Amino acid sequence: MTDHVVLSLDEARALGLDILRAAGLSEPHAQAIADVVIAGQRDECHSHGLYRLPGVVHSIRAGKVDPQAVPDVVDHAPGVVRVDAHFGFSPLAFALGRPKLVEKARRQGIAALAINNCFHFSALWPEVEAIAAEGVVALALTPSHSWVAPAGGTKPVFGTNPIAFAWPRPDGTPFVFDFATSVIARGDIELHRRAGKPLQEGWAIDGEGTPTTDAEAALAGAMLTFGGHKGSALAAMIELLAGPLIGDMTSAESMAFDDGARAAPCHGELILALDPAVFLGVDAPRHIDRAEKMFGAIVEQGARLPSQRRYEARRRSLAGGVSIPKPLHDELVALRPT
Ligand code: NDP
Ligand code: PYC
Repeated sequence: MTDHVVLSLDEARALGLDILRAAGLSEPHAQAIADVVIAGQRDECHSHGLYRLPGVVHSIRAGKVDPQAVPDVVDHAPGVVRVDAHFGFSPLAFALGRPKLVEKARRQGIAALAINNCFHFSALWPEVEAIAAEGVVALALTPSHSWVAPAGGTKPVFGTNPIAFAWPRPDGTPFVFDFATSVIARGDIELHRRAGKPLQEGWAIDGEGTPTTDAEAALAGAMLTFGGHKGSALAAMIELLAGPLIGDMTSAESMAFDDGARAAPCHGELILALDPAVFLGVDAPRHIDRAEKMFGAIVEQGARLPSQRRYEARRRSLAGGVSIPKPLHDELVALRPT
């Protein structure tokens, strides 16, 4: 088994910030990226934690990302706020657009945030969870690079296209789910490759369209959608809503734009916000209580809610720090300026 290195959350953040600043990112970008990467590691979402930092650095060194880009927030329509990320990374664009999104949702019940021209490498749950923390329901969608074959096909068309949802709860943490519409995130396939572990059957096919459990062959071939034609349709919906609808690239176009640089995908993101207080008015407590009964019906039979594992991991990491494989730690230390 690979040796691991344990870091406190402060140590992990300091390491991350040193790497991000040395890569040439402006301080606001470095802080916004550190926020999502440290949150990912803290919640033991290993595919979107500290492991993402070498990819961030590579994307800058490849000359694709503007590390100093200043996102523009534009009040586009009564229900729409747009952020042009100007080919910087997405976390800062989201952080700058979120207040206006929530303000609009509070005013009229529903609002959308369209982020354009951003390089996207992060998990979506930190975004929807932050909106839910303000008492607002959230749904976030984004494409990636075309790595995923449609159900019944063998050639990549879709990205791994995550969908994340958050529902604020009166007591405690919100109900949050966040998953790729591929069977598994590409980051997890990369982690299997790094660890020399076989994939599970049903995750991917090789370049000839034959099922494979070999991570290298899968990365060169195509990933598969979860739930067959159902995941495939959801992946197509995400391409449409977070691509052409907001005037941005599909996963295939993002891949062509990358032109072999192997940088983070570059495209848009769509985030919807719905304020229950506007939909429900004085009846809100009664209906929120009905939602609580549904959550109760899930957990009372021993099933778990999505994000329960993450919240438990969060508690552990806040108390005892995070543990990362030593080869990853060595790679990160090598990126830190001496
Ligand atoms: P997982 O399959 O690991 O988890 C998906 C969701 O299901 C999580 O909310 C998880 O909660 C929940 N879940 C898992 N098992 C159960 C269970 N037994 N009962 C109830 N709920 C469960 O996620 P993916 O591999 O699909 O995606 C991982 C991450 O990758 C996501 O955060 C996503 O945003 C990110 N990603 C980002 C992309 C991008 O373009 N930016 C592209 C693709 C993915 P819990 O966390 O508590 O286990
Ligand atoms: O893990 O599939 C993934 C992914 C793509 C972009 C960011 N994460």
